[in-house]
Amino acid sequence: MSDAVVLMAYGSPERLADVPAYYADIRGGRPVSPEHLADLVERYRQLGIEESSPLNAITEATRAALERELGLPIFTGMKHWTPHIAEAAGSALAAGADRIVGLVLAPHYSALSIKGYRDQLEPAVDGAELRFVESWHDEPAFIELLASRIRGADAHVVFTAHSLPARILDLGDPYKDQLLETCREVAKAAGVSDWSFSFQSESPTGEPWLGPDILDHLEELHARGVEDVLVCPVGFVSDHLEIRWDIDVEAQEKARALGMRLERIEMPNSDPAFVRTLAQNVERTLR
Ligand code: FEC
Repeated sequence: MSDAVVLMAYGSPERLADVPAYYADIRGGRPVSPEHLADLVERYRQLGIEESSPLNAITEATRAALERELGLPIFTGMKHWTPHIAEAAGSALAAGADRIVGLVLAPHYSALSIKGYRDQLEPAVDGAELRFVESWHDEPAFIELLASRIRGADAHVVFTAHSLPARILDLGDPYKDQLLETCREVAKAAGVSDWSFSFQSESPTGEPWLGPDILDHLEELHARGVEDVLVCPVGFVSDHLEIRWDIDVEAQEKARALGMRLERIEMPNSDPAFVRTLAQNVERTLR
């Protein structure tokens, strides 16, 4: 068989002028209010995407490193930006692949997240065999990588992940259980007992989302007398808007206002140890 990997990520606009089209893609046809759009453009402006778009650059660095590690062709496909997932599949087929591994740079399965990647990839593989990795939230090397980032911390560790509409719980979605499993495993491997979990990055869609949100959670921790917090975002693997804005700006401001100290772990990004984790995952999937 001739193998290739389609490595998938959320995608990020490269220029401020891209933001309306990007937001429209995320909304999937549902309207975007002018205030929410203006707010998003402002966040991307402050993130400085016109100089460098962190998510896209990190995804390319990860792709190139994984290709070197595996000696297989790897193609990047973005869920909400270019190159789209279907284009990546097309490139894999054009390169002669008849077996494709689909791997998302997000560890936890939800019908409202990973399934969307699969729904874009599946129809585009056109007769080639697809081996899609649904989740890798308990991958031992990933657990150890995160454990090494929090081991020995004196601060209270707050694990975080992207929130999702609360209706996923009624659908029996495994997202929250998988997140808590990752947290427990990482804390155990690091020998950390002082930890908690909260969601982050809720979107203004007009329906209830899973909580607690980190901003409310910081207030609860403050009320319990916690002064130092180390944020470990287990639901993400790279620096991007949800890390550099929601944690580094918003949560940081909240902590400062409460008189708390907040730090966060360095994200896996294209760290060689993380790339080896991804490589092991692909090798196992092909076995
Ligand atoms: O740096 C960047 O440019 C992109 C950062 C980014 C990542 C990311 C990851 C996840 N999202 C997930 C779920 C949702 C749901 C909605 C939603 C909305 C947004 C908006 C932006 C955005 N997300 Fe995102 N997400 C990132 C960025 N996300 C921007 C729209 C404006 C806003 O809310 O601020 C709501 C959709 C709707 O309107 O119906 C749901 C999940 C993840 C983690 C898994 C993954 O990476 O795929 C889950 C990175």
